[in-house]
Amino acid sequence: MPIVFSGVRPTGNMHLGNYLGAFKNWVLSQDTAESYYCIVDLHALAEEVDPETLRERTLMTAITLLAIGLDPNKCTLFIQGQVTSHAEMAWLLSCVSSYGELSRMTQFKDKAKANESKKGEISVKVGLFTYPILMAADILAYGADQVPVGEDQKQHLELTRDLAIRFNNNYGKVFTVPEAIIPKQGARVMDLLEPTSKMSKSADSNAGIIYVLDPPEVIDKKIKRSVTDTLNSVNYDPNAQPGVSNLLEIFAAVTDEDPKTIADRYEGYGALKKDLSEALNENLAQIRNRADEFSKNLDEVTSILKVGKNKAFNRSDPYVKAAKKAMGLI
Ligand code: AQP
Repeated sequence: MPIVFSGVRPTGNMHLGNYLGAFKNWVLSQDTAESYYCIVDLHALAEEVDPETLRERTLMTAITLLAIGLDPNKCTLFIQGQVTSHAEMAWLLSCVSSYGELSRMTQFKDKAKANESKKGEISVKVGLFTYPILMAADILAYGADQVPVGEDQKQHLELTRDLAIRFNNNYGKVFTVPEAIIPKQGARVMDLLEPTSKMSKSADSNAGIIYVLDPPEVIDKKIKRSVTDTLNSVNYDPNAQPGVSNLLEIFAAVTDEDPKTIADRYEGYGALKKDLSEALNENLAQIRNRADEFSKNLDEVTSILKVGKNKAFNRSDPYVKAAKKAMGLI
């Protein structure tokens, strides 16, 4: 069975981009692979966050992932900060990474620019700069063959592959060179009000973001208000009609269809929006109910995470030991 690893930052409520871009594939992979899914709380520290909020978000992320369909009997779900391998491996890998290659990471440039304009004690943390190394450590410490992610993580995955190859060339083969698994539909879900920017937990306004746990009436309202254009003709053309194309992409990812086929069925935006709301609400209703159940059974959630922590450590520690030995540490 292939080894699958992926992670999510507990930086807010999970949205449709996270769900369609990554988590749907996570659920599928647990049947065909040995899967490790991680709530990457150490990554969340790279941005300004208050400790109590981080604790709440970490737990809420676990609840949402279980509600979406991760099954602890089929996969390992755990919290990154509870497994020492990640931070330890990150240091080893930072000693095979260059300042230049990290400086080229577009997500760092975007986030650094956004953070610089916010008020805070440290505007751009070193952790934000070295985040891709920690991400490489997360993946390589599990010998992952495949990493299901949204398109925004493609560049970080390339860096992970480069580091694995460089390490193996310099010190002998320790790491598997992983492959990104990016979905055909939903790989880059855009903000409903700003369809040229990706849907993001940390966007300034919530109005263009559909959260997985949003109630039906909120979803209806957000879809109704989503930005389209004045052409009033339903076509899948992301350049000329980014708003409508985003709605079609979301629709296609939810119903496993092709966006162009969906476009052919509609003449006006009203009917498209109405049917998209229905499809989304049908898809998300079960997730909301399951999240309610898990929220009432927090002991169950924490015991799942505890089992996950032990399994994750047992899988990753041999890689850390092998990497240390290869580098000459006694
Ligand atoms: N808009 C998106 N479309 C498709 N996939 C997406 N992902 C994130 N946004 C979209 C994928 O979701 C997984 C978990 O992401 P993450 O929360 O760890 O990091 P992120 O990419 O930084 O997500 P956000 O929502 O943009 O968070 P903030 O605002 O905190 O930076 C990843 O596989 C990601 O590709």
